[in-house]
Amino acid sequence: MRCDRLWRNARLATLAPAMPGLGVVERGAVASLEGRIAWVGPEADAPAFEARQTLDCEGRWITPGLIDPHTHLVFGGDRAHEFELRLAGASYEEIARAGGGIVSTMAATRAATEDELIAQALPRLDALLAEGVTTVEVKSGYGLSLADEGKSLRAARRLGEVRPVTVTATFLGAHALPPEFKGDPDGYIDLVCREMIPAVAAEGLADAIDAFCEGIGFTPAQTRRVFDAATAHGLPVKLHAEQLSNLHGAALAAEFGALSADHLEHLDEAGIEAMARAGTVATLLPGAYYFVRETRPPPIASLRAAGVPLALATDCNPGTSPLTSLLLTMNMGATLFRLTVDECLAGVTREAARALGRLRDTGTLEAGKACDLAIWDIERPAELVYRMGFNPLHTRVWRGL
Ligand code: DI6
Ligand code: FE
Repeated sequence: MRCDRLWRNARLATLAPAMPGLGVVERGAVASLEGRIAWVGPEADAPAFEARQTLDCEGRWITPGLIDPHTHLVFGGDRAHEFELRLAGASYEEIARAGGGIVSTMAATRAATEDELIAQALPRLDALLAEGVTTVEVKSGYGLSLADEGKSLRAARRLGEVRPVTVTATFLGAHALPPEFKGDPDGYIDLVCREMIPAVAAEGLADAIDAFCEGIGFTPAQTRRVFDAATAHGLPVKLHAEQLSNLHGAALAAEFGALSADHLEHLDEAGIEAMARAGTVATLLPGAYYFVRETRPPPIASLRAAGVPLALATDCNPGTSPLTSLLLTMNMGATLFRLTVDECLAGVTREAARALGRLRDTGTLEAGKACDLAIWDIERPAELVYRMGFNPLHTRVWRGL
């Protein structure tokens, strides 16, 4: 049987849903052909391969390539000065209401060219790739005008052209109210729904539509309008929900069959049940929880009991989660939210793929999927969650290369 590359003498954490736990294969092999996984399983059961290249993994662990399902990687400037204000006692919400926060990043994003946005995002993206990330979701949401949201999404798409990584782009025009619409949020939502979403859909700039349903963001009624426009243009939805308060955004997202509802610190039982019924993934963002010094974690035990899929993401953004380490995100998921090691690893692979609607293509080591691998110098998978600030990646493989 012909294959391009054969990785042998490896321990596999396949994350295959049909297998228990991490789907471990102790002495396994993976074969690639034209960028896809052609075969995976116990080496003793492997067909007689004629591989163009055979690699002895010397007993190293192979996981699916990591997936970051929630980032705001494309933005101008930074908010280090606000960090100092917060250290002096100002709250995230106070800064936002005073015109700082997202709106201050909006000015820097509007001032930047598409090329400058790419140049500023690449170091953040490269930090993720260095830890074995092979798929990353990138949101807009700092342009807040038709031209600047389009510029941001084109920059996001181009990140996937200048680096060996799969990028999914999410339109987040309903992230904050731009100054020119001060006092007129419904007027801005008109612009989002009647001009931005049609233009984004027509140009194929986004794979999903997101919104910030929050007191300092948009109301459930405004969010519903965004979701109606997304649905009318055939785009799936996601939502920043229940981050600072309970506006029942998760239940609204579930009503639209959302791919995911994200943050969820203030999620209630009704929201959990709605997500479970809809199959909406709970994307947990412990970096933001940590950075804004939140004290109320998402209801993990209730989400787990209801069978809601759990994903993890960096939420890399300049205001609440300037984090570019998915490995540290896993440690935070375990340390702050009490997720298990298996839940953390599934949260940045299989469940992260599910949160992006891409489980058919990636997120597990199964034949037919993209050959996206991360090969690790570890003795046991728990090391990937346990350590803080240590990167044991040996090799990253994207589409078999
Ligand atoms: N919630 C968040 O934590 C980020 N966006 C959102 O909807 C914050 C984005 C920022 O402060 O720049
Ligand atoms: Fe976010």
